[in-house]
Amino acid sequence: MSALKLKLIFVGHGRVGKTSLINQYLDKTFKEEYIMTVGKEKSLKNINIEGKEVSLEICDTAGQPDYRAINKIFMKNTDIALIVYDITKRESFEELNNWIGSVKESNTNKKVIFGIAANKSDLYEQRVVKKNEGEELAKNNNALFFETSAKDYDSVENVFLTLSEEYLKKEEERKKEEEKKKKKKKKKKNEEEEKKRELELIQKKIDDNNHCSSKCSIM
Ligand code: G3D
Ligand code: MG
Repeated sequence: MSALKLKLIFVGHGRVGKTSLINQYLDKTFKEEYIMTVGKEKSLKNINIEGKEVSLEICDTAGQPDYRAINKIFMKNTDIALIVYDITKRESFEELNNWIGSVKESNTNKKVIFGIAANKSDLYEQRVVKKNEGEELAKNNNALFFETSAKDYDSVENVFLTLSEEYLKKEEERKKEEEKKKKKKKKKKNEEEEKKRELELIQKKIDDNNHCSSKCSIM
């Protein structure tokens, strides 16, 4: 069976840790020096979720304003969008609604799953955005909320696994719903056909009677 392909895009303000989170997940490494992402980069990773092969296409984007028009093009056909902010930079949190709006606007895929990552949780002493503010915003946007540190592999892996699982769960629910609708449609069609057959039988009886009575009256 071929693997299910999922496109996962990372968006958010510049320097919040998007590239670092991806590097940690792919290579289990954390680099201190800052290398600005230019435009977009993508990587592939195959994972197994409850026996299902999933091929993740992970897209990194640049948060700087100059690249926002390009980002919109890359946001198309996204299955999962992770919006990242830095818990030590309030402006990166205040931009979250804009980022969510951009993904919704640019994305033709209505099934997109949203996640919000409150990154740099290891810098808790410099925290300026409270955890419950992030949770509240996520709740209001039907998004899953995560606290992450790009230094901590487990917190990062959890994001990728949970979002992929959520996508599969929603996909399963959608399939069941479609199956239900199909069954309902089929049942309705069968009932209509049954009714039609019954009517045809009644009509045939009436016709036979008419035929007989006209014959009888001639005799
Ligand atoms: P971006 O891709 O969103 O622009 P980067 O962000 O991943 O390039 O990270 C920007 C800076 O934040 C880098 O440091 C990086 O090391 C740091 N960083 C990213 N994630 C974390 C984290 O979870 N904890 C801590 N402490 N730092 C993080 P510099 O020093 O180059 O600014
Ligand atoms: Mg980057």
